[in-house]
Amino acid sequence: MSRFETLIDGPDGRARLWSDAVASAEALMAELEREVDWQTEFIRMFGKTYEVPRKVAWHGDAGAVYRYAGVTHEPAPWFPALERLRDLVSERAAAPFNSVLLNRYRDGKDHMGWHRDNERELGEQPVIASVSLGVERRFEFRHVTTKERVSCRLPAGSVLVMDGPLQAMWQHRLPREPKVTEPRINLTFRYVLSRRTS
Ligand SMILES: O=C(O)CCC(=O)C(=O)O
Repeated sequence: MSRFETLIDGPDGRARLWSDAVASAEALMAELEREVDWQTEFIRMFGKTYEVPRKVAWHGDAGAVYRYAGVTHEPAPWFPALERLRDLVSERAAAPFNSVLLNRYRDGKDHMGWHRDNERELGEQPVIASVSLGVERRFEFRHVTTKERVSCRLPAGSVLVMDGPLQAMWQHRLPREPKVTEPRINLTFRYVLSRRTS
C-alpha cells in the first residue's frame, strides 16, 4: 500500500492523505466532465434562496438517498469509472461505500463553507473518502471547540480519508482561491445507512 501523510490523529478523529493514489487522473477528470449530469443546486437560508457555488451530482446504490442542507439527493446509478474509484478508496479506507457526492468547482470562486458531514443517515462515526481531480486547491479543518486549524493542499489524484469521530469534532471547508482559474472535481464516497423501502 502506498504512503500517506497523517494530517490529524487523536481521540477526536483521524485524517490521512494519499497524495498520488489515482492513476490517469487527467483522463478521469475529462470523463467525469463529460459523463456526469452536473446539477445546479439551490439552498434556502434565513428565508432567502441561494445558488450553491459549485455544480453537484449524487450517485450510488438504489435507495442510498441522502439529505443535506434541506436538499434530498436521489442517487443516479454507478458507472464503471465511479465503481473503479469506489473500489480503490474502499481499500485505502478499509470501509465500504454505497454512494458518492460529486462537486465540480468551476474556478477558485466556487467553494464550500465550514461544515461537518454529520447527517444522521451517515451514522455515528462515518468514514468519508475524498478524491480530488483537476486543479489543486487548499482544504482546511477547524476543531469545533479548540478552533485549532489544520490546512493542506489536495492535488489531482489524491485521496483523503477521514474517520473516527472526526466529523463530530472537526469542521472542514474548501475556501475560495480567487486566483485559481481552472476547474476541480471532488468526489466524497460515503456509506448511507438509511435505505428507502418503498
Ligand atoms: O471539495 C472538497 O474537497 C470538499 C468536499 C466536502 O467537503 C464535502 O463534500 O463534504
